[in-house]
Amino acid sequence: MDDPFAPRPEHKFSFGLWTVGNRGRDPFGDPVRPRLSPIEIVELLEEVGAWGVNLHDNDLVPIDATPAERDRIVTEFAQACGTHGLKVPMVTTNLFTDPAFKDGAFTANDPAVRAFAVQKAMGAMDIGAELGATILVMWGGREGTETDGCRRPDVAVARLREAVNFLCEYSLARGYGYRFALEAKPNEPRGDIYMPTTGAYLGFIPTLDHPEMVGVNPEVAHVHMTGLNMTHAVGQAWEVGKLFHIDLNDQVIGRFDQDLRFGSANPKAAFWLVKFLEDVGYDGPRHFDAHAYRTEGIDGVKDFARGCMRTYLILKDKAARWNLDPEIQDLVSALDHPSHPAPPVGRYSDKGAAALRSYDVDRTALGSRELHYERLDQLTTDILLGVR
Ligand code: GLT
Ligand code: MN
Ligand code: MN
Repeated sequence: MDDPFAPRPEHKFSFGLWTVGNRGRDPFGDPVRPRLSPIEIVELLEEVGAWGVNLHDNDLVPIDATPAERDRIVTEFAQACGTHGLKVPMVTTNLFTDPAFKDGAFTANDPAVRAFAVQKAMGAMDIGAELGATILVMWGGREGTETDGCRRPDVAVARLREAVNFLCEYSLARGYGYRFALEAKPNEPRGDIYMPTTGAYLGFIPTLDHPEMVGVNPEVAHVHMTGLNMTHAVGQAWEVGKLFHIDLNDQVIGRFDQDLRFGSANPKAAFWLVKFLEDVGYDGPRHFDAHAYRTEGIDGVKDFARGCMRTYLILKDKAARWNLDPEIQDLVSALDHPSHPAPPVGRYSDKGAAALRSYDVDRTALGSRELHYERLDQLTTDILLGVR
């Protein structure tokens, strides 16, 4: 029998070269896994059933490659993706590994660092365009501070705007057709990062020259690090048409940056997220920005990658079950019914305002209405734990 939780191309599951290629290095320990070449990673991703592969410029092309080496590497990689049936939906720029970026890239004080950062981002966009990518993720891991004596935060924001505006124009000038997806994180590797939340980026985007080209790339772990709700962040982005990409993984609050297998730490939060994405019909890539435990070898990396996709599909199945469950639907449909007749709020009109002013509110009735969320949540738990 066919595995109902087997990944298929229409699920649009993607992994970064840096995710399955992660060698298990951490601040206290050396790598535990061999280096896989980008083409070996493509082979591994085909084997586990992924649809797409994403990359930073330097995951593929070493930072010191000559132009001729760069061309050869990109051409060979494009061929390998074709042979193994993998798309390259997204590219991004590594603006955090090289010591040149130790005090920021686009927001650095040194104009030479800012110029290097924009040059490098243009190079990443060139690579992506050759590989067919149309999404450019921008994660400003170094765009932050340990001491705020270094620069004013408003100056940093203005510099970030200048860079994003420049790169949007570059995409237009070259006809690349990129959509930019800005990825927030509260801290790590910097003590504090300037754009800590998806909401911060949603406030920044309307100040750009081409806001229509720019959206967000929320990441589960980055939201959970601060104890916030990923589904709420994603919901706000979706509601304004800005969910251009998503990074799926997991993270326990209060821990170091864990990048765990999707759904492995908080399956209930993952359930609400998957349910939201499926309910609204998000049709972008489902990118897993995570890596295998440090205990694992290559077999474990495959287990990790398969696990991310399998958990997503199990939760998708649970979400469909939740949507069809008669008892749940009875509880949910009761929620939108007014407890007694009331005028609609709607768009402002003098008539509507008058109706609301004269509305005779029964506060006691409103406050004593029972909502049955205990029952609703337990039914959800029953579904998640497999007894319903
Ligand atoms: C890095 C980071 C991720 C970002 C990647 C894109 S790099 O792994 O932790 O969250 O999405 O630059
Ligand atoms: Mn990420
Ligand atoms: Mn991350």
